Amino acid sequence: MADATSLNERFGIPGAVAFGVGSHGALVAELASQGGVASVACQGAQVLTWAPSGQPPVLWLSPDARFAPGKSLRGGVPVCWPWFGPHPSDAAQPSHGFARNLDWTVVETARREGATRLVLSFVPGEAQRAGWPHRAELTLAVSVGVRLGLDLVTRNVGDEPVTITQALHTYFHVGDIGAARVEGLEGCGYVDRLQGDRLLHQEGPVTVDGEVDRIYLRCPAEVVIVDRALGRRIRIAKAGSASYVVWNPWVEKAAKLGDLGPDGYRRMLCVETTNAWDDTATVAPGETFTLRTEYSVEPI
Ligand code: TA6
Repeated sequence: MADATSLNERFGIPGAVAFGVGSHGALVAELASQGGVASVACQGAQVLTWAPSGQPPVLWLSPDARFAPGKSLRGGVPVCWPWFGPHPSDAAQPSHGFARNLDWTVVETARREGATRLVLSFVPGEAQRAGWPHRAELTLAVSVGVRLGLDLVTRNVGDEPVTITQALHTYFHVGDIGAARVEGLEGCGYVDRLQGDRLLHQEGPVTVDGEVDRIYLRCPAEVVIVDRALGRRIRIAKAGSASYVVWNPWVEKAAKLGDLGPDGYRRMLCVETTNAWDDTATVAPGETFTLRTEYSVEPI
């Protein structure tokens, strides 16, 4: 992977883009614009932080997050690709695919319409293709301003169709999980991962008072996290996806994971823009598929 000095020479933009090593030890791009600031780790193209001007952070990053090669940090927006969840047939493969654990390459930085843009690319190597025998390449375009925009683009460079599942596995920061709810999923069917993948239906807004791990299917493009503790709504829009995952580990699972920090589960809620379960994405040879999501914040 390139180092901060060479990246700053090639891609630095004064006042907008600077590369360095963050407090957690990861090589990151610090992005700034009139509307907000963000940081993105080069390993995994993982957005770690985003805060619109004048707002508390909108993404949650564990206080215990420590960089280690080959392991994504707990929080921000891990990129789950080319599969979501456990590998469909090989338990030896990493959960949520390999893209989030490996080095990506910076390919573009720019200032564009009041936002700051960073594009990274990832090409699976021999080791990855041994367990996933396809030829596809990935780019993530990050647009930072008063909104955060993410475009995850899969390009099939092989001569066979490729079917993937994937996620922008976003950890949102909430003031307290007990004062937060998700609106927009009312009436949607969901697969409950904690009840043997039973198909259930959402009644009313999604609230959390225990571990929640659900794949919502055929749901509207836009949902909102209402955070009464911070007095704000986080609006989540998307394209290229018909499913959302909502996850909070609660006490026992958080203790088992061991890297959320004390009571971290009370200040995070994952609402993930996904192609998951039967909402898969098939990319024809030479074609691309874009999973897009955009976040914005408004007062309650
Ligand atoms: O998206 C929810 C989920 O699949 C949960 O089941 C839990 O495993 C979570 O992702 C975190 O996974 P990770 O591999 O990042 O610890």
